[in-house]
Amino acid sequence: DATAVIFDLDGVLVDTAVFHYQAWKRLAKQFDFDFTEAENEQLKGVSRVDSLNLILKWANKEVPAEEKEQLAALKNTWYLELVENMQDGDVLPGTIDLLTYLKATDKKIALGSASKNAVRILEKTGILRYFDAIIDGNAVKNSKPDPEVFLKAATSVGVEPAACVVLEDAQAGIEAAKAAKMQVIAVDKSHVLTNYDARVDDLSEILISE
Ligand code: B16
Ligand code: MG
Repeated sequence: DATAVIFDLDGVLVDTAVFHYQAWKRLAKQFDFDFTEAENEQLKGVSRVDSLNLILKWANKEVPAEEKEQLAALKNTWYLELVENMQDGDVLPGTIDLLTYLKATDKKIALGSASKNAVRILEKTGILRYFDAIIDGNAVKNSKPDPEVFLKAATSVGVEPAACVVLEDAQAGIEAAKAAKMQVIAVDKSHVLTNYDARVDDLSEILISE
């Protein structure tokens, strides 16, 4: 039977959380808010606009809608400057081996990410060619925990949800996968996630437990 593996991007395939952190911190400084790493943790898997709204709330700052758009665009410019420094092979442990194995065994490979920069990141790190379908922040109306991103990924590769395995590092993503009636493996070194079917520290553990 056809099976598919649907990958989240940030925190599963690549370590871009640190770039999001640096760019948000730089933005927060503009309104004298000291954005912390702990706060950044809460933005994992959260869309750009929702992330900005949370930061503004934590900073007790109200801004008009047009200014919000400018702030989000500025953060993204700074974020993309950091992404541009990424190199071929700048991926998390086990990524290339797992993608190679899935290709060799004829599994469908899809991306299900909240990021609107997903294609650029896959290109920069050299793993774009492995993907049969890419569903990212540009392709969905509803953010995780809504199942839309994963259901669209399953449809794109022609695989039933029940035959899809999702790899996720954020609680909202795990809830999205469960709502889509998929199996979900948490990529969670710090043991902070719940409601998954299996858990690994990183992708290098997946082939071992197969
Ligand atoms: P962008 P994922 C998410 O990626 C990140 O975890 C989250 O921190 C970020 O705000 C979101 O993408 C949107 O990213 O600003 O590039 O559109 O984990 O869903 O792959
Ligand atoms: Mg993630």
